[in-house]
Amino acid sequence: MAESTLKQTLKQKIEAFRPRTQKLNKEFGEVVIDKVNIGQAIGGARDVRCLVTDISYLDPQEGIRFRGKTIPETFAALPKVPGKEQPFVEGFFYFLLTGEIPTMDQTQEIVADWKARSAVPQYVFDVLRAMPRDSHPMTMFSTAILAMQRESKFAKKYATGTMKKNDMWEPMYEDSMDILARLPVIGAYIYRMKYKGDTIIPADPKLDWGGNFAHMMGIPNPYDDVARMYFILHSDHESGNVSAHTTHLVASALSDAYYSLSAGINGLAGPLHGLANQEVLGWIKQTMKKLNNTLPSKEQLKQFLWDTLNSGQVIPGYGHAVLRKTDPRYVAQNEFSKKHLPNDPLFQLVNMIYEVAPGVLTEHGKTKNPWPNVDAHSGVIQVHYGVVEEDFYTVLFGIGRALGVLANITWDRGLGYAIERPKSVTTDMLEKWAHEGGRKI
Ligand code: HAX
Repeated sequence: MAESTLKQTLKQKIEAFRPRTQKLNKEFGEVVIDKVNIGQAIGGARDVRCLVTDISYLDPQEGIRFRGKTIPETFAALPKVPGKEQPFVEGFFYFLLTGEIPTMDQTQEIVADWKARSAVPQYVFDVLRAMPRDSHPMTMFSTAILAMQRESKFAKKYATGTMKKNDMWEPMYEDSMDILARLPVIGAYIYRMKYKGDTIIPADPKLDWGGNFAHMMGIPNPYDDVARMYFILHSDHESGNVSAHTTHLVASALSDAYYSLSAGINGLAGPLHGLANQEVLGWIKQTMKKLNNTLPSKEQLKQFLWDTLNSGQVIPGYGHAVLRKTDPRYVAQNEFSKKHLPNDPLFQLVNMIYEVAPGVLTEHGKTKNPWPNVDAHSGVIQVHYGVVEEDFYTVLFGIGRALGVLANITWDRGLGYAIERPKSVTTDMLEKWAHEGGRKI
């Protein structure tokens, strides 16, 4: 098969970029960019500047930019699916990988490429079928990705013993493209097998990646546009979040994209990270149930929020390790909902929570950020279009997140990033340095 425009463009970009990274590492490796304190060592390396990515950057006040563009700028710039509101996810991936907005022809090339790669080996479905049907869908999703590792082109090439370091990005790219092409098939398969009486819907070759996902889920349009929007919004959030960091960490050992993504997905399954979207909907449902499915008053809502906090739980969907303002991914979903589901009672409840929760969290006085994150909104849109099984929501997040983390590990190999190996110290050492006013270098 002739090399696609995406792969040729990526090759030029990586080769042109590589000297920048090499120069920084060789000539300026000793330049100090951060200091680490005891709180950061114990507190999850918060704010420590020790990861590099050019694919997205998260400003605490402004939120995410993909390749320098805000969310509205990104959506406005990308080629739209004909007759639809949302852009092609395929074109977005071209943009993430190269930093260039693709033409419609370049976008269509990836649409065709992903279709050609989309067949999931039967043994992957067999593995899913062998699992207890009540396994969590994230366990199934991660298992399917890991089971498919047998297909890795990177692992096969590595085993020949002939692969040079500068060439490693190529099979990483090939694996990433294969995986991305198949994830919507796997996600929809898990959904239909688990929740829809095992009635699997085959792909429609006429449709794009997002459109096909909606079709295979069996959800009528405009769920196709919801899927496109959702996957783009969840794709990347710079490198330090648990799913991105885990994927990068595992890939740094030259584990292939299947091993790395499966590990990242396991991190996404934590309730403080991606699973928060499931938790938010569970919390909203509980709240509505207590009131016989009527909307609470603001006073009642305040009380529910306090009850949650007083029982030692977090308010899911609120707070963030980096952001200090309302997440623009929340805002994008809110704009969509204002247009498409303004009278939905759950949407109204989400807006009420937004009016009340930041005040309650501020009064509670613990969180550094009382504003909502992406997960505070996503479930409500899903329920509106019929995806009521909240356990499944993190799989949707995972399909989107794969776009960002796989783009990142392809570049990691292109720039030859080292195996990740921070240094640990002991508590005795920390106590000694605390008394001495710092570690004497
Ligand atoms: N409700 C109650 N307490 C909260 C809170 C919330 N929503 N957010 C933070 N806090 C608490 C923390 O638990 C912490 O308490 P302790 O000192 O007792 O440990 C304190 O406030 C300080 O935390 P922080 O510095 O503001 O936040 P962290 O960087 O430690 O944690 C989290 C960031 C996102 C994990 C946190 O805000 C949280 O648990 N939020 C709720 C879960 C959630 O929505 N997660 C999804 C985040 C976005 C994401 O990754 N999506 O995938």
